[in-house]
Amino acid sequence: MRDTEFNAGAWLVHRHVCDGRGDRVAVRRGAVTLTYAELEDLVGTVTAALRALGLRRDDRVLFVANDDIPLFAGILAAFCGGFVAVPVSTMLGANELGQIIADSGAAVVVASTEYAPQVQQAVAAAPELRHLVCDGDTVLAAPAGVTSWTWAELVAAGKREPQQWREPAVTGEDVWALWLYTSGTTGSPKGAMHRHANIRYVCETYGRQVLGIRPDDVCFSIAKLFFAYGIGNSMFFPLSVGASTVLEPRRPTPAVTAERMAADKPTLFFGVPTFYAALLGSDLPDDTFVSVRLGTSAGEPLPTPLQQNFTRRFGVEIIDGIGSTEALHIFVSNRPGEVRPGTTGRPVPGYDIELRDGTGARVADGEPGALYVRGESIALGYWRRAGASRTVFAGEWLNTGDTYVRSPDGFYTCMGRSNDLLKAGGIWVSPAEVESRLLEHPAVAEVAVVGVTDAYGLDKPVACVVARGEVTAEELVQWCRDGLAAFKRPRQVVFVDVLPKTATGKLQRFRVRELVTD
Ligand code: 3SK
Repeated sequence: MRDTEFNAGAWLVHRHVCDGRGDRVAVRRGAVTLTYAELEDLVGTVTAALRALGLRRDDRVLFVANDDIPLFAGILAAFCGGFVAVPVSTMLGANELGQIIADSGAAVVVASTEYAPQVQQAVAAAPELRHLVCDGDTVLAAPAGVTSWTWAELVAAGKREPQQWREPAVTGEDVWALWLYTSGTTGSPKGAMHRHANIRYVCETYGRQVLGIRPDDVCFSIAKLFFAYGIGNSMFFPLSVGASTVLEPRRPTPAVTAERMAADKPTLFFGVPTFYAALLGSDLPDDTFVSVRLGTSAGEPLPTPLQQNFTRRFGVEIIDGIGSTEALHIFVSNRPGEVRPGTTGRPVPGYDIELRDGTGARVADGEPGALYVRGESIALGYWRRAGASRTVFAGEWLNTGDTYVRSPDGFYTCMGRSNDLLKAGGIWVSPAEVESRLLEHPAVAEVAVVGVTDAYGLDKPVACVVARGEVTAEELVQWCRDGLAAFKRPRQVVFVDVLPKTATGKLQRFRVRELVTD
């Protein structure tokens, strides 16, 4: 049976122009604003340009770019053209980036000038790459056989193409639109493949029924567009109802946030616990968030004192929720006006939740169980990872890897991860990856990395090291900064004589955790 025709790009952009909302503001980026009509024009031009580059249906367009107009329009153009948008983290080093570019088989890579060194190194071994585009005016160095373009050249190429090349492709609900790479539950980066229909589904569930998103909203997200959380917040939800979004290319800081608040007056603010802690620790005036009607939090559980102190000082309610890259967005959340502090709230309408024990049986209320979710926005699987896909995507259900407990009245509370992965600043960190970097240091004999909670209850990676020579904690942190994305570095290094192990030599992580928290 043929799947129903649906193109997420056309639904998010062209629909508003067709329905007479073309003069509404879609995107703000500093002093630049684009109406829906202007956005449609730019997206059409970039769609035509990608077609002119020779891209065919399902070809991947990978982005290593800051939140700015080219990234925004480029992702939408990929949807419209029937290609696959692959926005990846700008925090990755050349090695990880190279693995992802090669794994995705990207035909086009779009990068910001700031990331030129790692991107140029990463594309050296990308067999399927044909075009390298800079989102500004730098000409990036491309390997033999790959054409380098500036953004202006790409747009000019698109403008030369006939009208029909600008039109959205007739895609289906079940056609791939978006691949999001995650280290997720099994360590190495894997591309979670999302359909066009998944994008509409998160808008109709969390967007409409939890946020109550409406056309007069202005959205501003701390999480960038390459995160599932960020692309939902900054692109899918606002565009789904003809509202506006605010893009900020710079690294988020309290000062940058205050600037955006004053200039753009967002009504919805999307944060993560570590950022709410940074805002509370800043000297921003208490009326900084006066335009905001609601704040959201995800990535890791929001500690109650943080939630309450933020609301007390800035007058904004924060609703905590949990989502995942594999589910595309949030599936359990508190509701505005009905927040139960310390919990992640209740299932978002459109999602079923089960808590299961080790045998797969459902646990009783009050008992911890592995959190499974079912809903129409779950990814189709991981690209070229049959084993990991079979473990994580269990039929209609997604095994989130989190352990939760449900109260008799239906509120869910996080008890931690079901495996050893940890989150730093809301982003997955694989201890194995940090450990293997540390083991490359000549003075490190053995190491274990665990998550340790700080005063606010937020996880930080801490390394427990058996040294074989002279080395300081600072040197090892710098070693990790040099070889990994900076957020993965240990925040503390504890030196020990031996690591705790079982009689059979298996590392006892719970005892490592005790060692580093003593
Ligand atoms: O970490 C989360 O809770 C989350 C929320 C929305 C989308 C994606 C993720 C990982």
